[in-house]
Amino acid sequence: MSFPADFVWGTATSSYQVEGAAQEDGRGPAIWDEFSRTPGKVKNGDTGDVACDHYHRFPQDIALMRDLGVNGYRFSVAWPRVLPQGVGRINEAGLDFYTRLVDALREAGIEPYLTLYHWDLPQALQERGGWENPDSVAWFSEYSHVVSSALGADIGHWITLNEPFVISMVANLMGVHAPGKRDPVAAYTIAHHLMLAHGASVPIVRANAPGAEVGITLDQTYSDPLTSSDADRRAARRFAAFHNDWFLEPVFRGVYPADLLARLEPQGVLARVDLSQIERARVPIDFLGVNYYTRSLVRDNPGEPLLGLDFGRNEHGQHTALDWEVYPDGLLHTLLYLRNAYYPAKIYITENGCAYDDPQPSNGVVEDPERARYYQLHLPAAAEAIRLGVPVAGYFAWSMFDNFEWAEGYDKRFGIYHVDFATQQRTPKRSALAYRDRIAAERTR
Ligand code: IFM
Repeated sequence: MSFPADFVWGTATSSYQVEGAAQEDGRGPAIWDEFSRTPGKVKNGDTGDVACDHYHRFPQDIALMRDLGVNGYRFSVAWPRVLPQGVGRINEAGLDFYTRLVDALREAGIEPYLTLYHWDLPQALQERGGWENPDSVAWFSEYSHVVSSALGADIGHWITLNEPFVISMVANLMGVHAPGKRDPVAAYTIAHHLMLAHGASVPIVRANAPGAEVGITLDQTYSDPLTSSDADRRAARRFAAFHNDWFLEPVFRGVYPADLLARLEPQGVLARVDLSQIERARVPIDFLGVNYYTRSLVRDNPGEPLLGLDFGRNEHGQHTALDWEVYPDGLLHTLLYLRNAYYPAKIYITENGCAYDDPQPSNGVVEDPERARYYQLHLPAAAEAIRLGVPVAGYFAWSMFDNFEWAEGYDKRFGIYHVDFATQQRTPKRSALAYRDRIAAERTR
């Protein structure tokens, strides 16, 4: 396994999942504050009120990153910390937090990778229809301008949106994330507005952060048919189009994937989508961020109305605590597909990782052999993609810390650092130590 000398080795988090300080220094409410307080929506009634208290502990947290030897940290800005009402009045204290965070990263020799939107929409905007409202494109543009004009000089890497698939479909079609809708028309409308918002935001960031790289992060699943039947193969293709290409095609080609479009249009779910606008999503980007976790095993099911499919499980495979199959080849296939189909100038693997039910810390370490193995299997897949010519420029382990795993609350732990949520004590897991050693070994090659 070998990586280019200038490869970026990083870890990632997001604002709502780690910051806490939900009511501090003028932060406005986010949709996740509301959702997590709605009974039955988040496991154990957990909220992000305190999370990892990263808002107060970031200097110590950055020291831990420096010990790991990472040279990149991907974090997100909380929109309601900066614009408590979503638009209009700027909360300078919110901006100041990110300035201090970025200064501390720079001092530690760690390059900041800033995501503008990782799911904590201001509740005030949700009350005006959220991403369903066509005005959301202008709201996001205003927010992009505020953040990039304040931090543009200090940040060399910008990500507009994290996982528009999850923002639209998981939150508004499946109802699992805030705001918890189950409405296909809303979900596809939101997906459309997100793509337009991305297209509008990139030139704004570029104008305010000259010379910076700007991109978007799309979560990719690798889809295999459950059996070798033609029907299952076609179903796997439909799922890939739904999950991946519905967002990739707008970003790289300014269109929606024709095969899925032809299936969805007659069903009326695109009733509020002006298809002629989608070309606005295609603006030059400097990199694609890829989040990869697992593969999907897809089978044809004509009884399921929208896509005509459902899922199987590889009973011989290994699975994480979320029952996600450990499938490193899917990362390689995904990267090759992206290179062959879309030719991104550069790819950062902006998330890759796994949840396991770890034991308690003992003698200053948490033994997490499955997670260490997960990384041990996925890093070679990335290296192999590079060897085959895919321009992968960096890798960010998800996540630096155990944190608020959305609807799973604090129950599912993705960190390479264990967090004791009662004391906020951080303890390295064996996977963190292995990651540190891997980074050091790659640097001395
Ligand atoms: O925790 C999330 C993250 O916020 C987005 N990508 C997937 C991770 C694991 O579910």
